[in-house]
Amino acid sequence: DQMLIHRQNPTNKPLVPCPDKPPNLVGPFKVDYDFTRTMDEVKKKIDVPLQKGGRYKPPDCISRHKVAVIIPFRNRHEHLKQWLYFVHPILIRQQLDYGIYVINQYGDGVFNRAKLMNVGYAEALKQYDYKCFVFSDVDLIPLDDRNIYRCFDNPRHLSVAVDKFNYRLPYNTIFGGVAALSKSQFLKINGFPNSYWGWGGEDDDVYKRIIYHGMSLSRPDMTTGRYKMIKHVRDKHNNPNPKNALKLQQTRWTMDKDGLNSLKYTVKEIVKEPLYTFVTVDIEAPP
Ligand code: UD2
Ligand code: MN
Repeated sequence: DQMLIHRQNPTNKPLVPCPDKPPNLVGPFKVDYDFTRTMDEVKKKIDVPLQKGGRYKPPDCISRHKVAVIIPFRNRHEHLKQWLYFVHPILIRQQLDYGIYVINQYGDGVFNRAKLMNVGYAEALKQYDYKCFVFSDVDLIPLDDRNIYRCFDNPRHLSVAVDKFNYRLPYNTIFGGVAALSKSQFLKINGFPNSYWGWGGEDDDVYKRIIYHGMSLSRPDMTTGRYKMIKHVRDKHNNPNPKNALKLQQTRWTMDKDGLNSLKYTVKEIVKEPLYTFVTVDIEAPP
């Protein structure tokens, strides 16, 4: 809020928009996980004050980008800690006006990544006038801070060069991992599908929604778009679902009725942690 900007602005000069290109970016860097790190150590690494719920805006200029970062989540606290440790400092250097929303699926039912993304969009907007939404897996750490977590003229696929895929696109139309859509781009495609339960297909459905609505993909180059994925096994209650492949044949006919306009969920709890907002949500998952 304005008060806070004022208090954090030591020179009291009137605030001007931040430069187009953030001046403090470092380019590529090394990422080493350390699973002995405690949350307190993570907090110490982030040496500028955040507002609770993991909110930040630059103190000395007006950010050009109001970004909500949405992370679909269940039972990946170790990964979340690494993500916060590495990504907060990057977002700060990128001079974004941002908030982190971890959308935690309630219960043991089948996981639904895309529906959690829709919930994140809706719940983040209840808190602030975000204009841009970055949807990110909890296990993907960018390796270059020139890969800006903001929106572009077309929906943007950010995780183009993941180590797990040998730093290449496994196929050209992939939209999984990390993606950024402006509010208007997201509304145009009616959000993500709610009906993809279990692993797979939901990201390809979103790709089709984008193309069918006359947009194309924006992407960083293969150097800037490098990522490290934290190694993991497939989670429980998130098995590949063969039904999803069939669904994917129907996107053109289902996309305008399956999405934001059919989204139903019940928020169980919202906790504003120091480094993120934790939203626990019942999405009516099948057992
Ligand atoms: C790929 C895609 C991912 C998604 C998925 C299929 C890339 C780089 N990644 O990732 O975006 O399309 O396939 O659904 O293309 N999660 C939890 N708890 C769970 C299960 C999932 O937190 O129990 C979240 C978490 O944020 C995780 C994400 O869902 O990173 C995707 O699940 P995954 O990491 O198991 O899928 P993966 O690595 O095959
Ligand atoms: Mn993963």
